[in-house]
Amino acid sequence: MSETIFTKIINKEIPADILFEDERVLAFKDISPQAPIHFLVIPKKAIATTNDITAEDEALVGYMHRVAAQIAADLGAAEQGFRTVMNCNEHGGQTVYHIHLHVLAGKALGWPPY
Ligand code: DGP
Repeated sequence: MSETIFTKIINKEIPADILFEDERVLAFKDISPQAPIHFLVIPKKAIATTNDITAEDEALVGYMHRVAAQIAADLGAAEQGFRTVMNCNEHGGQTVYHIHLHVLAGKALGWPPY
């Protein structure tokens, strides 16, 4: 797949406000926050969309959720709650084709999302 802006963030070629990093994932604040707390958890492995997640990625995607919950807890948002979203393709509203878990918190979020 072609390189995205998130590969540049992983490689530290462009800056980001990083919240957590290890060998498998990176978490950083969204540049255009849609809630008082809005960060992204991405795998270092480049996977374009949810449609491209394979059986071999199952543990990685589960780990992304665990990291999301841990950071939400660290930010004091676990008890009141938060929302995780992974947009897929055009109708899902995906703009960066490297999967990313949005984590939104800090207020009561509306539903449905339209
Ligand atoms: P999506 O629409 O689901 O593909 O979300 C992409 C998100 O990525 C969007 O909320 C804005 C964020 N984003 C795009 N470019 C950058 C960037 O260069 N830095 C950071 N921190 N976030 C970015």
